[in-house]
Amino acid sequence: MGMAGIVVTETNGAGRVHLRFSAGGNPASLVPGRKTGALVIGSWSFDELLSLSPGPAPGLSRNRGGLLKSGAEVRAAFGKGPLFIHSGGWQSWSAGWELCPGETLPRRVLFLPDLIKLTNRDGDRPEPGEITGHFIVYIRSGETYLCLASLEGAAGNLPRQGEKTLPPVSFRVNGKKKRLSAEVFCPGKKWRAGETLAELCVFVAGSYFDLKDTIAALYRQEGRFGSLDFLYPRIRRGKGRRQAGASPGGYESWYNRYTRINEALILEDLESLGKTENLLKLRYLDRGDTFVFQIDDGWEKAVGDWEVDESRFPRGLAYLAEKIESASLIPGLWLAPFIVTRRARIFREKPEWLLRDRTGLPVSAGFNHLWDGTYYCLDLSRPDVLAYIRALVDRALDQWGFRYLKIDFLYAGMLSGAHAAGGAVHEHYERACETLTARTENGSGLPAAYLGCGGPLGLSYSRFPLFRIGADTREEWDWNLLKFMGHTGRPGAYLNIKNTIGRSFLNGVLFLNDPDVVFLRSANCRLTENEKELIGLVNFLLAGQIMCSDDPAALTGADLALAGRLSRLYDALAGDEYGAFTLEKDLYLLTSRSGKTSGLINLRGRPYALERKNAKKLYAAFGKGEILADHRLGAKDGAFVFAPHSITVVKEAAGGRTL
Ligand code: 9PG
Repeated sequence: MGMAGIVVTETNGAGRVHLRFSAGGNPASLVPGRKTGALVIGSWSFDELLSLSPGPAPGLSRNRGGLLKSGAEVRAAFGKGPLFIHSGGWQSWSAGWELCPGETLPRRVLFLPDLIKLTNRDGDRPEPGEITGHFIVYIRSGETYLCLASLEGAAGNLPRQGEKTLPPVSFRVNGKKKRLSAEVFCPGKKWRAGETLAELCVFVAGSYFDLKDTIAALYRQEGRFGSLDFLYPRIRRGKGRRQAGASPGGYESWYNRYTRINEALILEDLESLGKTENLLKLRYLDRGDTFVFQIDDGWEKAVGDWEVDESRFPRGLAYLAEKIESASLIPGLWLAPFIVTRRARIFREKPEWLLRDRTGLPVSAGFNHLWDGTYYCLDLSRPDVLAYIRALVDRALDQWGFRYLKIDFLYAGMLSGAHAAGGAVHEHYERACETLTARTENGSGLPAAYLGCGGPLGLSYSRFPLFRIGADTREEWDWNLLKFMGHTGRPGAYLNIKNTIGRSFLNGVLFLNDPDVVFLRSANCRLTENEKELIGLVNFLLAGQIMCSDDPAALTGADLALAGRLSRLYDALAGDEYGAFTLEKDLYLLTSRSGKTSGLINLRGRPYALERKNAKKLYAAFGKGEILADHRLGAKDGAFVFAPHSITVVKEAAGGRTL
């Protein structure tokens, strides 16, 4: 199991095994693969991993599917049913859902090969039939989860040998061969003897909530979410405590205006928020609460040139932030500090700031048709680049007065290249993120928060408690051309929802999950009523923030009726915690911690007849519960048929009223 030159130390406790991998006596032999940038540290069969666990986790006794008592029974059960693999996903926009048996992920994107950089780790080259997973991966059979979690980044909780951060761990999983290997991604790293390469935890969980609770215990960090307190709705008459079941929320300009923003449009949206019965008014303003009002991409001269474009914002950004504050909202701004386009002054004036490859060419960070095409990343090993990043944040917080910064395209900081100062890329990334998020207040002494976006999960959770956990949504179900090209980070409601469901087990644990926006509008939007209700419910139930981009003044009567319905549903569903798992491809069963709520999510483009034996609990709930959202089309041979792109939610309670 161990690899040459690597020492593995094993510790057991609380139903978990911790494996610490450290450099042996001859660390010079530990060089990452030239093509992959990664160093293999171990390889196991699923059976070996199951028997590594010192017996089933205590939580297994809570498995409602029957008691699984011994490791042998767990192993036997694992062999039987279909295995679902959660690959974690490298970054916010990567595939973060349970893969069904036989399902793999594309290794390349057709026509625009650079798009792969928006989803896959540098050097991620799985063999056919292999899936590359990252950070936290699990293999699920029924309600039993075999999980591997890497205590990477800056906040592991095992004794460390003086390291400040550990490199990210990737797993190559072969579902057919039932084998898995682990590797650390460490380009540029020179190991010292005894230095920790990685810390892995292996455990078995007996239910969705058992998985979630074990991960919470594993990554426990005092006050992780404290810096986000000011974003929460409060109980007015109470002592400023959080309102139970309420999530932070707000407006962001992207998913309606995109880059076509200007001062007049931003002010128009700001001023009309209180004038129609939209979701933000119903959920926050009417209750005397505040929310975020965030200006997205489009305000800057060029990506990488973080000066305001005065042709569109003649009175500047401080003026707008002040307007937002005086409306009692929290002013937010989008920035992508690690990247530059050719149009940015830095590109011409500071060519030495760009990360270059061995041949001296700037490293491409990706391709964006809304900017200049190809864009590049900065060399984060340079002190002058770090000083520039610090100055950027200072200006946004002090000079302009913002206090919610959406820090985007973080993954570019993890691309390998010939860093000027040498050293390991993950160490530069960690330092840059520390620099970015060091300030806790803006220039007026008001609390500040950061939303991480497009970033590697494992290296970011300790610096960005608020994080985007999925690919961009869009006012359309899917983007067929990008689908054909094999882009798994393509914008669209479909993949966005899959990520929100798939990464829900991290919500409130590692991150306050930002699922992206809810849509109400019917103008300039190709989503159906069912689809909008589905997004609105999934975001509330399975993530941590309610954002909107609609122009409040352009909402129709039907759109506002949807806002009212969603708001009533949120009230009816507040106070429990929700989870979901895959039944079959694009079909999910919804569960709740109290066990009182269940439901079905159908992301398929056709109706689905749910067999009774696959969802006994849900069928029982239909008999006695309150059907809060009902997207059933009818029944066929005793099975309910669920509409395409739909959500149905039943809550065990008296009343039987349908909202
Ligand atoms: C602003 C947007 C929004 C959005 C972010 C991020 O070209 N691309 O492949 C591409 C990928 C992601 C992306 C934009 C472009 O979205 O997630 O919320 O802030 O940037 O440009």
